[in-house]
This record gives sequence, C-alpha cells and structure tokens, in this order.
Amino acid sequence: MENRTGAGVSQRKIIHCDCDCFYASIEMRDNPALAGLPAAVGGASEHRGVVATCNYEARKFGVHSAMPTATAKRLCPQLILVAPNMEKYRQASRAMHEIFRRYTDLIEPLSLDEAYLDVSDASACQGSATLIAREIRQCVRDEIGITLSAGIAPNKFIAKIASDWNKPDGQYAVTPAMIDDFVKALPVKKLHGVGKVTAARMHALGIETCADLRRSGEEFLLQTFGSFGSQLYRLCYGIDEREVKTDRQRKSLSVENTYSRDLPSLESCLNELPALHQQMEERLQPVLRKYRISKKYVKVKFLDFVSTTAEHVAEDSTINSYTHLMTEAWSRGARPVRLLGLGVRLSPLQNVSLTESPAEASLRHGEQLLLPGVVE
Ligand code: DCP
Ligand code: MG
Repeated sequence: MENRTGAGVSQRKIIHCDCDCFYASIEMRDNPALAGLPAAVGGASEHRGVVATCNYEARKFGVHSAMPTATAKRLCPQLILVAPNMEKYRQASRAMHEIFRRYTDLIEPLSLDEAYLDVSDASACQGSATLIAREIRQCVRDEIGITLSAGIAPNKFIAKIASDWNKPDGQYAVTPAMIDDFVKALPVKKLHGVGKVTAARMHALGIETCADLRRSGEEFLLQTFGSFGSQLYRLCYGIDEREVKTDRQRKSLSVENTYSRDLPSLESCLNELPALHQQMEERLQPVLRKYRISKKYVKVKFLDFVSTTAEHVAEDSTINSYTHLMTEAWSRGARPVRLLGLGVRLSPLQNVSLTESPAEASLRHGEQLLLPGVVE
C-alpha cells in the first residue's frame, strides 16, 4: 500500500485556485484608502449582520468569516465595515474563469472564488502545471487586480490542501513523489468529510494524523466509521480519483433573509412574502431552461433559532401555495421570526445538457450569500 499513490493511480495535474480574502480584496482594489487597515465585508452590527470575509489585517485580531459583525467590532474596534456588492464579485469571478479557460476547459467551480482546473492535457507552458499556475496568478493580478493562491497536485484532495500552504499570494506543488510524506503528516481534520465530531472521535482513539489512520488499518476504520472508513483509508494514502467535474446538477434553489427586527406575527411574515418571492423568481427563470420544479418549501427560523421547513409537491412556483406553506411552518412555533426562506426542489429536464455556464455556476454558488444579513 505504501507506494500506491505513486504507482500510476494519480498522474493527473490538478490546480486548485482560491482567491485571497476574495470580497475584501475586491473592495481594497476599489478603495485604496483601505490599504493596510483592517477591513471586513458584511452586514452592519445593528442589523445583526455577519462578516462574509475580512482582509488579512483584520484576521490578526481574530476576525473571521461568519462571525457576527458585533463580535468582530469588539475584537477590532477600528475595523472598517464595507457592505457587500455581489454583482462586483460575480463579475470578477467571470473574468477569472475567462483567464482559466485560456488554459483548460476542464474547470469545476466550487464557489465564486474557488475552482479546480484539470491541466493534464494543457499545452501552455510546455504542460507544466506549476508554470500555468504562476501565469494564471499573474493574469489575475494584472487584469482583475486581486491575488490568488494555488495548489498543484495529482488530485483534487491534495491540490485543495496545497493551495492553503503558501496563502496569501502563493502557490505550492505536491508532486507524486512528495505525496506520501505530505499526507502522512496531515492532521485528520484536513480530510474531506471529517468534521468536528468525527475528528473528536478520532482524537479519543489516539488518531491525530493520516499516519495514525494508516496504522489503524482498513478493517478497524471500516468497523469504526462504516463505509466512510474505506474512503478514509484511501485518503490517508493520498488517493483521490474524483474527476474535475464540469457538469453539475442543481438540486434546489432558495432565497432567504434575516430580518433586522423579528417579525412579530404571521401577518408580518406574510407581508414579506412578495419581496422574497420576486427575488426567487428572478433567479429561478434562467434555471428553468434545464430543470423542472418538483417541490416547493418555506423555511421559518424563530427568534430562538429553532427552525422548521414546510414543503409540498409542486410543479410551479406561484406565490399562492407559499402562503399556505408559510402559515403551516409558522403555526408549528407561533412566535416571532428572525429568518424566512423560500425554495424549490428541482429535477433535471430530460435530454438537456447540464453543463452550466460559469455565470450560472456563480449564481448557484453565490445564492446563499446574496442577501445582506444571511446567517447560514
Ligand atoms: N463567504 C461568505 N460567508 C462565509 C464564507 C465565505 O460570504 N461564511 C464569501 C466571502 C469570501 C468568499 O465567500 O470572500 C470566498 O470564501 P473563502 O472561504 O475562499 O474565503 P476568502 O477568499 O475570503 O479568504 P481566504 O484567503 O482564506 O480564501
Ligand atoms: Mg478564498
């Protein structure tokens, strides 16, 4: 098993690209007065806003993504808060994808600022993935005005970890010969699918790194972690055969909003329905060229953060049945509400290619982040 990673299993060249403090970089590009000062992009504290991201100066104070803005201001009173401008970020993301496409068509977007590129068959730079990554980073800097970090490796799992190695504004290549040592030293929490709970279970078993996982043996991992055990066993040897997928299937589309003041009654919730519905319709229309609606749902989160979802089978997204669903969901808690969401579940239309344009992919990846004050 020790040599499996080098033995022809993974000879691909994958680049994972990830912009540095993406929204904040765009805002710093557009407002040079922010240079050198701690800045965050997010919703205002008086509106229960959260930090979407912050620049590296602000990170020194412990500020990070998803932190309530009020907390961030406590940690860093001089923090400059900038309201998000999603259209600008989507535009930068599209421009970045145009740069990627000069090198390969095999691009898998993970979010507006992150993507895997398979450059195994690329002809640029004599096929050197390291040089391609360098060129891409230079183009992004020159043409978009922000910095990007890259990880280069024979598979997605290693490339993603490697892009963090020399972040910000750096790159790191893990060659097939380096994989073994690189992976052995990795803490288990770096593995895809290992969250806090699984990591805690592993620590209790004395498993801290991939080297420890290897020592546990496949049988033990299967017994302890079920079918995830065999995936773990492959990952701890650096084996990941997942392709860079340009075809993505969308399963749902939703909009939601956190209100700066709790909505006190069912009536006040229903009053918000038309605005939410309109936002959803705008995003839904382009998607319905390739998908049909199979269900619709309403999510209600009450003031105590308890949330509930009411859904039913549907073929269209008209507003009327949302009224029923909202009434049903609200009645389960019947108390003030901090967040409302509307959504549809989707199935692909037959005989339609599911290849998304980057714009659609960006839309999908950005959809939960579009509304100021979104908490999830
Ligand atoms: N984002 C968000 N809410 C989160 C996390 C991220 O709105 N909880 C947004 C803002 C980020 C963008 O997505 O700028 C990209 O997310 P990343 O996780 O890549 O974070 P950054 O690019 O901001 O920083 P890093 O330099 O660590 O990649
Ligand atoms: Mg990023």
